[in-house]
Amino acid sequence: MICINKTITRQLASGQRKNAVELVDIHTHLFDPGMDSIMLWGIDELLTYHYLVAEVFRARPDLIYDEFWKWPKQKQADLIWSELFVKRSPISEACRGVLTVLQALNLNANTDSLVKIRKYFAAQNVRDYTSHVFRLAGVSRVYMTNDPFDENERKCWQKGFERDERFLAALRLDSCLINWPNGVEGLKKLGYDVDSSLSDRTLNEVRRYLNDWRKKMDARYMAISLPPSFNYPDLESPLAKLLAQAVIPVARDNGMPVAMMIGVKKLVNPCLRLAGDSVGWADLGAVERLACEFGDVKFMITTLARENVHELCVLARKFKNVVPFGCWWFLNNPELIREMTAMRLELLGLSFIPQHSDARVLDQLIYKWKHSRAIIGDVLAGKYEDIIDAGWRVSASDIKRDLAILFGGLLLTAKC
Ligand code: HDL
Ligand code: ZN
Repeated sequence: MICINKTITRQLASGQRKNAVELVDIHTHLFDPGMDSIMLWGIDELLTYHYLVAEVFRARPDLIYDEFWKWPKQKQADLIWSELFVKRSPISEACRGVLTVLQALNLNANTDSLVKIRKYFAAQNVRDYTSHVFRLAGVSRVYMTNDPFDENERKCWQKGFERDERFLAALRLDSCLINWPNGVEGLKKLGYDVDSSLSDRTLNEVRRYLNDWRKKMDARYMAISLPPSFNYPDLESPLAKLLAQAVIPVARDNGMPVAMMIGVKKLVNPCLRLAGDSVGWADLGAVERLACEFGDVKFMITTLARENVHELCVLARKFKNVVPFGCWWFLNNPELIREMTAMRLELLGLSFIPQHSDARVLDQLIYKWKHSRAIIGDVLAGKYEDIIDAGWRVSASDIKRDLAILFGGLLLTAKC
C-alpha cells in the first residue's frame, strides 16, 4: 500500500485531483432534458433564483412585490444584476454562486450588461449543455423532485419522454399529503377514489396512487418536507396516519427510502412566493419514534434548523435506519457546511451523506458542488491528517473508497 502525504490527501479529499468518484446528487429540483418545457437553465434563471429574489428586496425595500412579479424574467434578472452585482459587491453565497458558474463557463462577469452573457446561453442546446454542466460540476447523476400534482410536470410523464439515465426520479409527497384533505381533490382528478376521511378505502387508494406513480417514474425514494410542528404519533394529525399507513407500507414493500426534510415554515412572507419560506426548530422525537417503530425502513433525514443538526447526529447513532443528508437550504453556506461536516464525521464516521445541491437551475450544479467540495474536502482531509498523525497509513485508494461511500449515493440505495 502506498501511503500518501497530507498534501495529496487534501487534494484527493477535496476532489482537486482527477479522482474518479462518481458523484450522485441525491436531492435537486432539476428535470430530465426530455422534460425541456420545465427544465430551468441559463443566466436569467440563475439570477431570478428565489435566494436572489429575497436578497434583491433587501437591497431595494422600496420595491413593490406585485410590481416585481409582473415583470418579465429578463427585467427581473437585469434588476437583480444591477442591484446585487453592479451597485454592490456580490458577496452573498447565492451571488458568489453565479460568479462561479460564469467563471467556469469562461464568461466575463465584470460587466454592467447581460447582453453578451445572454448570447452565450442562447447559443446552447439543452442536451449538449446538460452534459457540459455535468462535466464541469463533476456530477454523474442527480435525483429530481417529482410531483404528479404539478400540472406541467404531469403532462411530461403522461406524454412520455425518453429518459436520460443521469436523472433519477424521487416521488415528492407534499402536495398530496400536507394539510390533508387539501390533496383529496387532486387525487380524485388523477382517478383515485378518496375522500377526506382516512377510511381503509382512502388509505388503499393513496397506496395505489403512490405505487402507480412510483412505477411510472421509476422513483427510487419518496420525499416530503415537514413543518417544525411535525409530530409522530399524533392522533390529531392526518399526516401522521398517512405516513404510517400509506407511505411507509409502500416504502417497505418496495425497499424505498423515505426522505423527510424537517423544519420548514412555509410562506412566512407570502409576497416573496418561493422565497417566502423560513425555518424553525423541530422536535426530532418524532423521527426517533418513526425509526423505532419502522426499523426495517430507511429514513433519510435533513433538518433546516442549525440547532437540530447535532441532535440528528446523535439520533442517527441510535438508529441504523436513519441517514442524515445534506446541508439543506439556509444551512448550505460555507461556515455552516464546515461545522456540520466536522460534527458528522466525528460522530458518524462515513455513515451519512454530506451534501446535496438542491439545485433548481441546471447551471447551479457547477457552483453548489465546487463550493461544497472545497469545504467538505478540507474538513475530511483534516480528519485523514489526524489519523495519519496517530500512525494510521492512508492510501489514495482508501480515500477514493471513502469518497465513493460519502458521495456515490450508496447510503441511499444500500439495504438497512
Ligand atoms: O422543499 C424543498 O425541497 C426545498 O429545497 C425547497 O424547494 C426550497 O425552496 C429550496 O429550493 N431550497 O434550496
Ligand atoms: Zn429541495
